[in-house]
Amino acid sequence: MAAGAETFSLREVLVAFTACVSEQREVRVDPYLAGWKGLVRFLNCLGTIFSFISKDAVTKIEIIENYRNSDQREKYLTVQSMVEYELANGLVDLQKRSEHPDSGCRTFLRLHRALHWLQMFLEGLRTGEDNSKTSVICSETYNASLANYHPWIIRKAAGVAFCALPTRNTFLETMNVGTAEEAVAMLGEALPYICEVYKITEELYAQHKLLDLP
Ligand code: 1Q0
Repeated sequence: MAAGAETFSLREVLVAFTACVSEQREVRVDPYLAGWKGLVRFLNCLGTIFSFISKDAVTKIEIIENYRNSDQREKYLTVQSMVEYELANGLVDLQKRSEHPDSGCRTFLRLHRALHWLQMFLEGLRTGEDNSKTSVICSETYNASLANYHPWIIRKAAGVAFCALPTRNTFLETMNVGTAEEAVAMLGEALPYICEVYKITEELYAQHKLLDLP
């Protein structure tokens, strides 16, 4: 495990995702990005072989952060307000990436798809046997989700990187919430929140026919 692992705590990621859903069942953008930033920090601790993944995640996080720091920041407070604003103003490329290659909607969709993988991966970790291989859990859940959106070359590179993952128990201990059992318990608490964020976003994107944005 590379140096710096101690700076990550699953608790922070958990807190961020629990803060995402508002009373009106809207998904708040800032804690969503904070959750991803925590995950990227964790990924960076796992070694440079994962940097092509974390770089892409960081690029996407920054695109949305830039909208949150722009004059239109209020429009990007929640995923609902972002979708409404970008669609009403013709700011989303619906057929082909052209005039608005980095719309908030298409960028967020990439993170949203990755959240689906995360949800399945964490569930696999939580319910896995003590001696199960993280690399197997990771590749199975990746193949069942995100891989469907990636070209061959990325799937191949991801498959190679997954082989570098530590065993399940080392992985759980890296989460810095105590023993492997305690980490499993915390995953059990965190997952319903992550699932809820995923579900609300999925419904919103389906309703506006945005699930295939180029
Ligand atoms: C623990 C191992 C981590 C494995 C991560 C699995 C995801 C593999 C994704 C491979 C992405 C490759 C880079 C480029 C992809 C882009 O082509 C693609 C599409 O974007 P675009 O602009 O070309 O249309 N981008 C994506 O699909 C976004 C991918 C973001 C992946 C973010 C993954 C961050 C991972 C965090 C570590 C999670 C650790 C979980 C345990 C922590 C406990 C809470």
